[in-house]
Amino acid sequence: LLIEAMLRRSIEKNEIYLQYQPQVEIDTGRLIGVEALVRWQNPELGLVPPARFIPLAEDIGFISQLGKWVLAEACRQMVSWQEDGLQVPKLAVNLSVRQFERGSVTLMVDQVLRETGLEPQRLQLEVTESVIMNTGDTLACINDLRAVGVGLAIDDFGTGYSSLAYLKQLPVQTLKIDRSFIKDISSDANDEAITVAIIQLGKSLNLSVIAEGVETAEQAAFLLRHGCNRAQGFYYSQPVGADELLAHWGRRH
Ligand code: G
Ligand code: G
Ligand code: NA
Repeated sequence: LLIEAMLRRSIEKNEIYLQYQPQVEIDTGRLIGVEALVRWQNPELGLVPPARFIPLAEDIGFISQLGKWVLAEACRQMVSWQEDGLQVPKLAVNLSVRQFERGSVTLMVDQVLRETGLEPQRLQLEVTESVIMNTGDTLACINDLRAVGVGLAIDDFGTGYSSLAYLKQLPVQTLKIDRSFIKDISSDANDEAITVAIIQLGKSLNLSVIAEGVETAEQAAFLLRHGCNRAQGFYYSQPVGADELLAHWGRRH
């Protein structure tokens, strides 16, 4: 069977599931949110990385269906954690640029929120700079999404082509510093300068800034020292299943 055909049947065969990576306030260690990350476990192919199957899903026109499943599952999980006594302040979900091309992303998001009962303010959609810099429909879509009440974050910030003038006019609330800059923050002067510049930019534009790929206490301390108090990365937690997240964060907070 072709991998394309396997992917198309992956949802109905229960091969798709989510993991969640905590987002943490650096100075207190408090849980401020989770990012939902999709996984595909196939009996023949094993665990297929999203970097492989997301582009494939985009190419075969499966991304809208997959994206809707991911969003609905993650929103249901947020409500379920709440019932189990764990209040997760924010849910971040990735949106592919192709989900915008297919039109009614706003209707889809609105429908999922209504069906699951998650408050729009608790949802933050992550889009890459390529989505942001697409003109026309995409910008209209982003404005519609804001009207629904969900937040927007720019993912992998610093790796794309966002014009600063454009950024200022966009209804986004959060910049996520790409993990490639965080990786060598204590040894590479350029990465250090870029990270500090992004934090400053966030401050100037009144945007919240979160660092991705934080793996060491040293990196966390650097961020805090330079005014960024939000982080996500292996230093805090790998992406984990919903039950593990509850077990680990449910008691403490
Ligand atoms: O979890 P991992 O590092 O393997 O993710 C690799 C890439 O796949 C990341 O850049 C991530 O943004 C993307 N990704 C993970 N989950 C989703 C999803 O639900 N939708 C989309 N569009 N991309 C995702
Ligand atoms: O680009 P995006 O944020 O969607 O990527 C999320 C992916 O990054 C996840 O698949 C996760 O496994 C990976 N990731 C998360 N934290 C770290 C980290 O601290 N170091 C590295 N190398 N990868 C990470
Ligand atoms: Na992301």
